[in-house]
Amino acid sequence: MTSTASSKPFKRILLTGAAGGLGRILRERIKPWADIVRLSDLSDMGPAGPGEEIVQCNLADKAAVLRLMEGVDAVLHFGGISVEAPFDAIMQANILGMANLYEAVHKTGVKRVVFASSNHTIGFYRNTDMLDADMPTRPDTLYGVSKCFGESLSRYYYDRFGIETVCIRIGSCFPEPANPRMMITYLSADDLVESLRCSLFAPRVGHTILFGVSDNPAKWWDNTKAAHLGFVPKDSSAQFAAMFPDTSAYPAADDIATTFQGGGFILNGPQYP
Ligand code: NAI
Ligand code: 15L
Repeated sequence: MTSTASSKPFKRILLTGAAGGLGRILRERIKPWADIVRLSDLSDMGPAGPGEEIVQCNLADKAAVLRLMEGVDAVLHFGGISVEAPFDAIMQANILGMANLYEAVHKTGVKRVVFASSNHTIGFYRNTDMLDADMPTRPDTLYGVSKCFGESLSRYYYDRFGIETVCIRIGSCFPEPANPRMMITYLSADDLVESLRCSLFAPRVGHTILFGVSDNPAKWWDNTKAAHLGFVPKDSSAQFAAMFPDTSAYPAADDIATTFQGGGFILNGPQYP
């Protein structure tokens, strides 16, 4: 962070995945935090606006990722494959891409990263389980496995080099829940932005796992282990209650998509090759 009164708290924040669904929302919302927002993606992001830099880059390209990191003082890592996919593709974007990102972070001296992890790191817990951040991961897909890799890699870079990361296990960040499961996993855009703000500005975060979820009426995830971030969600899926009047119905015992927290993702993997 810089300390001059005239500048914003960060000099340059890098946002990967800037062309994606969440990246497009964050593009404007993170501007108050940095003099320059460097936007990066594999896909087209349109022209740079005021206070923006655009760098099209494949996360699997080590040299390009190192260049991408020059002059950056914090990273919001949202780029990569965001659903289940063939392993080769996941390996390039989410595993090699993550390794390239952290090596570049280390080489260029970036001190803090916020990593868009996923609830699919723990999707094979049952929807009768209550979890906290210390419970073992139980990924539900190869996609979920790749997010576990990201959490583990960032832990290593903290323990070895002191690079701080908040891994946000995002639930379902969409304008509204698409099914009864998302009444429990819903994260509003405002609460996402607030979780990022807390992750960037808390004085010390070490290596923290935060469940990215709004204050929904039904819960699977307990965030007390991340209390030092000061994240207090303001929104709730309660506003959508009329959309899913049957959410209290007990799921059929043989319906694994409603038995496990990962929902329909569980039916998608593995996809190798
Ligand atoms: P998205 O799929 O819309 O955006 C991901 C972006 O990453 C895309 O624009 C894509 O072009 C880019 N990308 C993919 N491979 C790349 C590569 N090799 N190099 C550079 N860029 C690459 O996903 P969305 O919904 O915006 O999610 C953003 C992040 O948040 C993802 O990492 C996702 O796993 C995570 N997340 C999102 C959730 C949600 O509810 N939207 C829930 C849990 C996690
Ligand atoms: C995710 O990890 C995905 O990126 C997102 O597209 C949603 O499917 C979300 O999880 C979810 O579980 O609803």
